[in-house]
Amino acid sequence: MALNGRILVVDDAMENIQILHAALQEEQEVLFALDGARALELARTQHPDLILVDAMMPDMDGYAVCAALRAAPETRDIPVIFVTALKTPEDETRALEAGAADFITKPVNAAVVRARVRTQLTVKRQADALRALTLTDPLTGVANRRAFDERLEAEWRRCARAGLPVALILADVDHFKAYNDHYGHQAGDACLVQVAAALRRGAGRTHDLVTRYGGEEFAILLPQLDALGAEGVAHRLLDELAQLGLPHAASPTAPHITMSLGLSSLVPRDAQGADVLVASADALLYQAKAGGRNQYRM
Ligand code: GH3
Ligand code: MG
Ligand code: MG
Ligand code: MG
Repeated sequence: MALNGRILVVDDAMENIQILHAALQEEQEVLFALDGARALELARTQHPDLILVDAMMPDMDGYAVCAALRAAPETRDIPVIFVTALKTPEDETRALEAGAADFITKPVNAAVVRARVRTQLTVKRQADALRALTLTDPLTGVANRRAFDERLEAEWRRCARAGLPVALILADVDHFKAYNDHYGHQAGDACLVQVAAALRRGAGRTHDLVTRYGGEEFAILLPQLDALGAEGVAHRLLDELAQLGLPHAASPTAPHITMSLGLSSLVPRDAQGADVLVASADALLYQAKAGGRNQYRM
């Protein structure tokens, strides 16, 4: 069965690219690069599922391309197959040690290339699915704490370089223990699913990340947003929640589900770690609770 993916073919000889293109084009989308620098650029911007790379190229050879792909977090997980006229066990060993997933010798057989490509795409797909599982909260379907920690570190570093702010909203359901006691734990679970969906609707930019931080607490990461922008998002989150109108007869705050929010926006400085942002939002969340709940503090 055809397994469609996006394949980047890298070779300094156009005729080799044409041979691989002819072998793959029916099953795969094929991109190509004639040198290593262009290959790295396409790998970063086009997110191919698999890269076929020639070993011997001027300037940057296949081994160097492979090493550069492995060194960058955005391209680290893209499998690489060497396609080369080099044939010795030493050449093959060196390619595998550089991080290659497979090794095909030229002249290539089209059917063999297709079969090996399919194998790598299957493995990649399974790895992607497993990784997605490790980053997703099974109850609500939003990103989990692990995903939050990874993204926070990455955005913090990115914004430190660019001199831009990172905003964070910590949002905690008010009197949720009373909700469970009153409606039962299963209803509590269903409530969290709806709360998560409402938060997702409220934080709508593509690079905003809604995560389940733990229990009935959510962390909403808003890269490149200042305090005013984050305040706008906080309003939208509270609006979405109010529109849900989930009854909470046992809440001393209101007859429906409410949340308290702490929001902070900081431009990363010097050697400061991202934990200052979490600590700041957490302290403000505490103030929102102490101030009567169903509100945000910044
Ligand atoms: P506060 O307004 O101060 O936040 O009060 P609270 O009752 O929400 O806070 P508390 O920390 O005392 O209780 C949190 C409750 O959330 C207790 C816990 O059983 C419940 N909870 C945490 N995770 C889940 C979950 O996955 N499902 C359900 N149903 N309940 C959960
Ligand atoms: Mg070559
Ligand atoms: Mg709570
Ligand atoms: Mg809590």
